[in-house]
Amino acid sequence: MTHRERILAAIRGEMPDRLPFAPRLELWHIANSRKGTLPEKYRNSQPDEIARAEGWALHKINPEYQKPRSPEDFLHWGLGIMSCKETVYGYQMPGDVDVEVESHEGETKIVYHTPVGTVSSTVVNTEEMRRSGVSNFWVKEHVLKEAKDYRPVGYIYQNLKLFPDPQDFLKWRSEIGEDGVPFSLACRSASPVHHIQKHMVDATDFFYQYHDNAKEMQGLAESISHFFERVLALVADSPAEVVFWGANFDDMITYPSYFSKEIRPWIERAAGVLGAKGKFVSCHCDGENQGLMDLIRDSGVHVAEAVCPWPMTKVKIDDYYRRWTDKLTIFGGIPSILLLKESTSEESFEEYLDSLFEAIAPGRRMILGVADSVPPAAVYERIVRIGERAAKEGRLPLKAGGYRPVSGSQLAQPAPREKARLVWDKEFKIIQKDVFEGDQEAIKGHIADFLAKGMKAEDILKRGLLTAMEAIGERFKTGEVFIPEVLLSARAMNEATAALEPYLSSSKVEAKGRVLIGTVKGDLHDIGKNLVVTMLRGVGFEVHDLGINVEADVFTREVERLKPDILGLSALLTTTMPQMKIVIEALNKRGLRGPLKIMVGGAPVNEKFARDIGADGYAPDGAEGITLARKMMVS
Ligand code: B1M
Repeated sequence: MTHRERILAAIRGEMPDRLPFAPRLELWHIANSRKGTLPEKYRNSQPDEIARAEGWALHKINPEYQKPRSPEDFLHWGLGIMSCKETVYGYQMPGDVDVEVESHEGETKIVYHTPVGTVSSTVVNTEEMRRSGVSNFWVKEHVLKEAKDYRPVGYIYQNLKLFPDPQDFLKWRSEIGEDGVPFSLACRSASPVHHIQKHMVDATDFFYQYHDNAKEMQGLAESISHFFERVLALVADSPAEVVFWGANFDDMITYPSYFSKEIRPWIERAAGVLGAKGKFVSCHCDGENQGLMDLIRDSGVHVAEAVCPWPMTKVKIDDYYRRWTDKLTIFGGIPSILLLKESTSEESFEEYLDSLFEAIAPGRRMILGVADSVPPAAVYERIVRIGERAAKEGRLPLKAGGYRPVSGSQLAQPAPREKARLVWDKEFKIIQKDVFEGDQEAIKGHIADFLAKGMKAEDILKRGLLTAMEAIGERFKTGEVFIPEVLLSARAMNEATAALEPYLSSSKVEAKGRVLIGTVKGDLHDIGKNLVVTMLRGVGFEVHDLGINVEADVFTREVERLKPDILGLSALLTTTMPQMKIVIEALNKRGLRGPLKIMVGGAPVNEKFARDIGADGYAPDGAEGITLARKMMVS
């Protein structure tokens, strides 16, 4: 069988001759070709040439953002409108929308003047970002900043024209030939509201806007739904066989109730329409899927791609295989940290592969891939090794023999957590409830009532508000509440503290400590860091947030200026973790360490890494962040 036949057979649920293996090399290639560190024999080779030479299938799923046909392809990224060789449709902006474009050093600002208002967005794609292994764009200024921005964006979507344009897709498909299956891009988002979330609003602000501007957002989603229907119709009538329908599902960001309400119905619809035409729908499920397992399986999706199991996330590969493959095909299964020598020893790497071949027996509905991508610092020989084992041991059906379990010591699993218990304070229950419900209006009224009754401001703060906020933090930790609840509660909490402020002045309750925080250089992930910021503020810390992609120099300069008690560093990429050490060394060198405590966090970071780089502590989540910050203040 050819790679193409094998992959399509796996997607159809048939039994191919052997396991297909298609590693996503683009990120690894971009970073290493720029640094001159590609393997010697491939110094001047493109990713496809390398894959072909090694006998791997081509990974043709995510659009090649760094290889557009022209800059126009991704010009309207901030609106989520794009056309490239991976799409089978083109678009035309409404004639009465005037578009102003200004580009400077990798930063493009676009202003849209529509008959119903003006909106703007700024998108960044610099050489430095590419060198550090970023393959898509970063939205610096989002198009939806306030309620008035919804109408102009809605206008553009209502009047946008889409038309069939499959020529470049067909050319691309013929270039790939029998070496892989090109997935055609329908949309990077799976539904209209998800489209707003992924492209148009800051990732954290989305949760506020989803709550505060619900009417405007639903109105815009309605306009975008016409676009989705049109895309669906065009893809359905196109030569595409497998269709990319939405990315970055994660049980925190696309939390279960939101996924059910806003995302799943559209996957069902796409799978129904495209399935009836003999096509397949694929979703990029690269995040934490623990809370979404049944929802994704039952959504009708045909391929869950970029599946990234434990130890990078909480779901093990055998669980995925057992729970999903009666309905869908898994593409992925090899977490990217297994390719890094700092994170995984040679022995653990081999053990993982042993357990993988066991876990996915008999091997139907499985396409091996590195999730989400092969990282820049991957040990090349390990990619080769996966390819060799897939070719030798991946004959299907797999026999499930010779199983050697993964050693628990090296890949330890977190213990399951107990539910958080809440202790209501009888007297202050009403404002505790306001904090839980994130009701920033009601809480101000209730605080005024308490003060009018002569209750002490300190009691309202300590017994009422702070205990409730801490309980929210605990519930977040145990998975009983999700990001939006925490953000809305913290906002209500901040409103309440502001209302109490004048009454606290006589015996002022001091801030619990000053924290300076930021996401390190090269890293654009901020949702988790923002959550930590919000939770620390919620329990009384004074927090200065430096944002994302923060250089070591900026950290040292701000430490010097603000003299914080604690410096918080966040990193979500294995490639940016070493930046934490660089910051710590810079602080040491400039004699700024003194009493300063350093807290580190982010999905790939752990206790041992924190110790190794000289940090004072590691927090796995926001609630632990509060506990650690408190400990740091007394030690
Ligand atoms: Co990216 N991404 N991403 N991504 N992304 C990950 C992190 C990844 C694990 C996906 C995967 O492989 N399965 C992978 C990293 C692999 C690795 O290096 N180990 C990855 C990749 C590869 C990439 C790109 C390189 C993709 C590309 O360009 N092709 C690119 C890199 C851009 C860059 O940063 N240079 C990229 C881009 C993006 C988006 C822009 C699309 C988006 C980010 C949006 C944003 O943040 N504004 C995104 C997303 C959403 C994810 C996943 C799916 C979800 C991350 C998240 O927000 N989780 C993620 C998958 C995953 O993590 N499993 C993935 C929810 C959040 C609440 O959790 O951030 O872990 P988390 O924060 C927690 C704790 O970690 C802790 O508390 C928080 C709350 O509990 N914590 C701290 C965090 N910081 C702390 C600091 C502290 C203490 C605790 O003290 C100071």
